[in-house]
Amino acid sequence: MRIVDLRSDTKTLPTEEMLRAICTAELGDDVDREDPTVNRLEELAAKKLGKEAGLLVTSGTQGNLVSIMTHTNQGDEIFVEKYSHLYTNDSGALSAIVGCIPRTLESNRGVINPEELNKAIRSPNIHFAKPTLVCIENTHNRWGGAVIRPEQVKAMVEVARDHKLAVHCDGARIFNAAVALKTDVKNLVKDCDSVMFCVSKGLSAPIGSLLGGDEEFIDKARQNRKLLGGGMRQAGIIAAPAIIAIENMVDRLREDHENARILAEEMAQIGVFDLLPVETNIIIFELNRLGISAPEFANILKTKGILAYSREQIVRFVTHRGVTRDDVEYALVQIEDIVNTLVKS
Ligand code: TLP
Repeated sequence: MRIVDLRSDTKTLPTEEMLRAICTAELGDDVDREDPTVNRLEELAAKKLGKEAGLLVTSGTQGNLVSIMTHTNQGDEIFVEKYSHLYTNDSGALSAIVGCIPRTLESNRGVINPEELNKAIRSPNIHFAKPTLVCIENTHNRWGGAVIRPEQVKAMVEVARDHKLAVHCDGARIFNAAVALKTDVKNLVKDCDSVMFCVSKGLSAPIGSLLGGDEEFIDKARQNRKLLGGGMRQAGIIAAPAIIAIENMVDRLREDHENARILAEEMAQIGVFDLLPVETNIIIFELNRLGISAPEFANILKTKGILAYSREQIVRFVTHRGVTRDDVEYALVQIEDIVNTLVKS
């Protein structure tokens, strides 16, 4: 059966060039900073982000955790958007490992209203947890790959600064945001103290995420990474494909966005899906008019070879390098077929 895997851009497989780079990477012990390929990757990541230094971490989850640990002390209060991945999908690590109290805030597609943020941050008081950090997510996964524009980032950061709070950006898909806005990624993160991005998603590397920040932040983060068991030895085998991901795979994200736009526009024509706006490579929809649950719909899709993630009321499609325009057309035919059958029955 033909399979179109729309579950996640994490499903992308490494390119031939990446596999060759893994075999020929120059290696050393990265815990002692002796892996030249990791050093090269960290310098490259810092340069792309416009930050002083970079750090390779095992995953996006670890990258966010290390960053939050580095900015905070146990018992601190941090401000997160209510659907943010690091709050809803980190297996409880914010509380289990970092020991912070997350305060969730409403948003408009990931953008927290600066006035609301200002109201939420309380002045220091012996009775309160100490507020230390604001986290933003760009693109915002649960809001359907929503893009946060530089001026919107700046407005949130200004409020944080007024209260002397740091700002961390979960930029797992920050390059998708940069491509969608046709801007340099630096413009999206220049106001943030730290940023995490993943090479293991649309950029197609098999493993890894990068942190960017100032020297002091990265030094401390390096120690926290070690504390979490993330000190890797000959990690050049991870860094080599990551370098290719950053250097060669960013521009093609445009294709993923175009495929997502076509898929969403055609789905809208079918007339039964409640779709969130599509700005990058993520399509999220509800099925209120179809009378079946999201997991039931995903199960029917699977019988036709179309793979999707479903949670509660929503189904999610993600386009990526493993999904061609032809795959999108094929998926649309299957979706239309399923809807026709459901509507008739
Ligand atoms: N997102 C994954 C998983 O939730 C399954 C996905 O398929 O979207 N921040 C954001 C915004 C993310 O979307 C993810 C992963 C992470 C952090 C965590 O990254 P990893 O999976 O590398 O730990």
